[in-house]
Amino acid sequence: MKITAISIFPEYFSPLRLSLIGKAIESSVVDFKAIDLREFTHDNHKTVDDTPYGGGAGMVMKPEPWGEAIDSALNRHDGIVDLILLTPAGKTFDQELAAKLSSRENLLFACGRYEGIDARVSDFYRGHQRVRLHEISIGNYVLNGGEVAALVMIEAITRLIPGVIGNPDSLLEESHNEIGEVEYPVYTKPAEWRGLEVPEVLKSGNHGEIANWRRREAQRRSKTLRESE
Ligand code: JCZ
Repeated sequence: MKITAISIFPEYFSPLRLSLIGKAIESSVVDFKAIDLREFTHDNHKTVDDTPYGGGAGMVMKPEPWGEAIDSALNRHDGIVDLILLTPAGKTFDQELAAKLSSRENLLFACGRYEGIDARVSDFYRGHQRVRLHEISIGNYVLNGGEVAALVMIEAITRLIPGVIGNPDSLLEESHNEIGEVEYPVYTKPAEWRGLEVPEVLKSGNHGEIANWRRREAQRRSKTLRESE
């Protein structure tokens, strides 16, 4: 999978070189590049923002650097590209979209700042031959820019790629829910910690009883969670 992220803070993506995704990058399963939007400006100040038409607070990102940066990124990729534009007004990212995007060859993240990117940029690429446009939010809260949202998406997506270390053989396991995580409480050594004991059944070696206990606990948890909503 080839991933490009465009941002005025490309250093935000440095942590991707660490840990699991870093290993995927090292082993060429994932090819990641962060591009500095300011490289696509032509004035001495490297201006990427301007005042909003119609007035109002804050600044809006100018369309020209975005157009040139996205065109340049498209040249780094072959074929169809999933262009992901982060915005608090987008469709909410979930495990289903993570799974869908994990099987795509080319992901391009456009990470805005300020009050967002001139709306003509999304309008332009929505109609582009090689682009599938996704306007995405990671949740109902407001961030200062798209970078952190892109990091969240990249982690959720790349961990689903076969061959990425730490990736889910476990997705096939019946003890996992639809988001691929266990829903029952988990324990490890020591058997007693600060006076708290690991449930006896988990130490019994009785796999039938263990499976039943985990199912009951998972149900109890989802019921408790529903009642707290
Ligand atoms: C650009 N502010 C892009 C996304 N889920 C979520 N919350 N906030 C964002 C977001 C905020 C932004 C920009 C400027 C995304």
